[in-house]
Amino acid sequence: MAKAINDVSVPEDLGLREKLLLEKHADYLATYGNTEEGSEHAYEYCVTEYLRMSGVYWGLTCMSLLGQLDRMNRVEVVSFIRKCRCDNGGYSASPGHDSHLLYTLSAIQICCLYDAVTELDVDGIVEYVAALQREDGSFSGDQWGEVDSRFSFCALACVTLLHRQDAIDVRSAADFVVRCMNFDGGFGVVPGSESHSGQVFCCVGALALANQLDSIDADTLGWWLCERQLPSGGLNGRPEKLPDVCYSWWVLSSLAMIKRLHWIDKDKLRRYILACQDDETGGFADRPGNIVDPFHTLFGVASLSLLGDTSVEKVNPVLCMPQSVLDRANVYLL
Ligand code: BD6
Ligand code: ZN
Repeated sequence: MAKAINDVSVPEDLGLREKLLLEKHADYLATYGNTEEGSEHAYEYCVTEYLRMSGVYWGLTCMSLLGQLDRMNRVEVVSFIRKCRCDNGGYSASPGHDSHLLYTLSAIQICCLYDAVTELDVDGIVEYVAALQREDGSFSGDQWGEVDSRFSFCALACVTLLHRQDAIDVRSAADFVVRCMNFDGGFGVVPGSESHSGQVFCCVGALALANQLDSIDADTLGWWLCERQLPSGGLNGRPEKLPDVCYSWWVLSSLAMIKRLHWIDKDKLRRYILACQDDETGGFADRPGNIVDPFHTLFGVASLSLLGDTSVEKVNPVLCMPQSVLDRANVYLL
């Protein structure tokens, strides 16, 4: 089929990329954190300091899905998390930075992966999260006050993983998220803003955590999500945009949560995702032939898991964590 203007082409013959290059990806992630001067990823590592805590979550979650978490340094990671704890109870991306809900969630997710929740001051975190909820049920991401439906997801995910949903107003949190819903079935950053797949993931995930999925018009949303698939098989974030491996995750996980995963052409999507592997360095890029990074590597692998690839661990579509980790932590969703 001819490719659309905003699409890429996936070669008929993928060569080595025909299969998941599991060992290569694990090697790529295992060496990513080696930051001695002059090492392979030193520069990239430097410029991503502002989101380090999430970066650690992406790398460790992916290693866990690949069955190789034991290759990472648990002691070093736990000590890093301790250094990112702020006086207000939240966590920052790197030592000395300001706390934010995004990094607080990543810190909790990492501790769950390592069965190290006892490292956390649960009461301090819960108080921090609760204080960020506003009158209308929405959440600010930090003390500066920016509101975004992403932060509603983060807040609900934090208190759910810590078994402390009682500490926030779950009902009004869900009501705010429902107000972010649009006529096309999708969700935006705040009420009235355009639908975007990343925001759909956050809002559907928030409603899943609040046990309010029945507020969603699943057929209308399912239709909008399936329209994200392009002739290449890849998925985009909104109409007229290029496909991107990470959008496989935002779209697929949302479809899984509303029980419409079978509406997508899975074989074609799987081929698109596999084409985004780098068969020399390991790792996944957003599009075939682009530079790989840990973010797209996690969401590529996690998407393959949702598509039923049994060579990787089963991933939970709401929290993007191994299902086995949530079972161990007694967190029951969907
Ligand atoms: C997230 C957000 C809230 C709750 C849970 C979440 N899980 C994942 C996210 C998205 C968030 C994140 O992972 N937080 O831990 N995204 C990012 O951190 C990325 C990082 C990044 C920067 C530059 C290049 C690649 C990755 N981020 C800040 C982004 O803006 C990325 C950028 C990007 C990736 N591919 C093309 N551009 N975009 C992105 O995450 O979009 C998806 C999205 C958008 C809004 C809400 C949720 C998800
Ligand atoms: Zn992307």
